[in-house]
Amino acid sequence: MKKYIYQAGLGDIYEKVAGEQRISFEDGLKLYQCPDILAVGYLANMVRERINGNNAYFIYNQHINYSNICTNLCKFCAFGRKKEDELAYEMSVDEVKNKVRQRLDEPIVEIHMVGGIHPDLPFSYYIDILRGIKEVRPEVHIQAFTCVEIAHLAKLASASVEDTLGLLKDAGLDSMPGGGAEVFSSRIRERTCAEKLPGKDWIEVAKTAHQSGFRTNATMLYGHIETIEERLEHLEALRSAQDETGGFLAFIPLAFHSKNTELADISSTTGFDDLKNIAVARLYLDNFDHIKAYWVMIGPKLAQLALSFGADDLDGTVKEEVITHMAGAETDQAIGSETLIRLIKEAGRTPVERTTLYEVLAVHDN
Ligand code: V47
Repeated sequence: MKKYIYQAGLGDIYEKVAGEQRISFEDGLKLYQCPDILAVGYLANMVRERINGNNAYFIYNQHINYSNICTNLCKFCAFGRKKEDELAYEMSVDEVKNKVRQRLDEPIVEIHMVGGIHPDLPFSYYIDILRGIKEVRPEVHIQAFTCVEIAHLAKLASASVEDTLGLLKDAGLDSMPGGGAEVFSSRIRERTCAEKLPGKDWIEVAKTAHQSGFRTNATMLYGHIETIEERLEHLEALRSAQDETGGFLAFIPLAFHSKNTELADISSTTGFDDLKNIAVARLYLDNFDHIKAYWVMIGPKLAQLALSFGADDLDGTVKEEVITHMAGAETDQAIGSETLIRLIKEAGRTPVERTTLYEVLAVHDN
């Protein structure tokens, strides 16, 4: 295999990966430009197996999107709506509690909850939905509010990000998901999401969360108008923030879905690009323990293959995804844990059911 990697022109990167050395920005460009996906994937798999062995993780989780009303109205998003839009909605505290109640008979260990940047919900609403969820399901882990939402909530609370996070923690917040990162480049933000929290501020909120004891995730929305240099700048910013805090749990590349968005003329990502992003992320983010192949966005079949191209996690049961489906995702809105287990087993990996913080709940290796 070493000879094959050299023939693909990746010999110098092979030596770095085998020697557990960090790869450079130029190496990242070379990997993105390399047409040999098997060679890139082999390198990513070396790192994947060094960090996670043969384990492939998944979680029994439930998504709740409390409201799609949003003042940012990003061009790549089909979920966010103006308040007066006929598809706009906002859940009352009781409706959020009911969503949780409806699934009390399922072994859900994580509630993943995000929404838009709402123009007039008060800070107390966010406290009440966290408290409400914990009332109905006290033991559940709440992973909620992106860095973008946290910055908005700090304004609502007229408090620092640190103090706001303290209030949210007291109300039941346990960790934060990785959304809202998009691509940090100001060129991309100006063209696609000018109203959104700037990339450097997203990183600052994440670092503050880590310093306040929260673990958080990170994402990158790829496959629209970004260049590979901009993707690598994004990965570089995450890698250096992780060097400082060590607070990121997982990185999730998000494949752009264009239907019903202002960028509807952009074609879907290809399987090649999806695998490439997972593999390059695995190689570049040497200080991240986990890379997720999010089956909702790239489909369960490709997510399964990604387990040999750098990914070690399929995310979870999801129950039920809305954001990507409004943008035309053709996957189901939820998946059974038995299907996740089958996908992982057939990929030759060991299915490990986990908590949000990657504590092992069950190893399905029989
Ligand atoms: O923040 C918006 C992105 C994110 C589109 O942290 C789109 O474990 C594709 O962040 N096409 C929400 N993506 C999803 C997300 C997430 C999902 C699963 C796990 C975790 C985690 C995080 O989806 C948004 C935005 O970045 N997004 N519109 C679209 N049209």
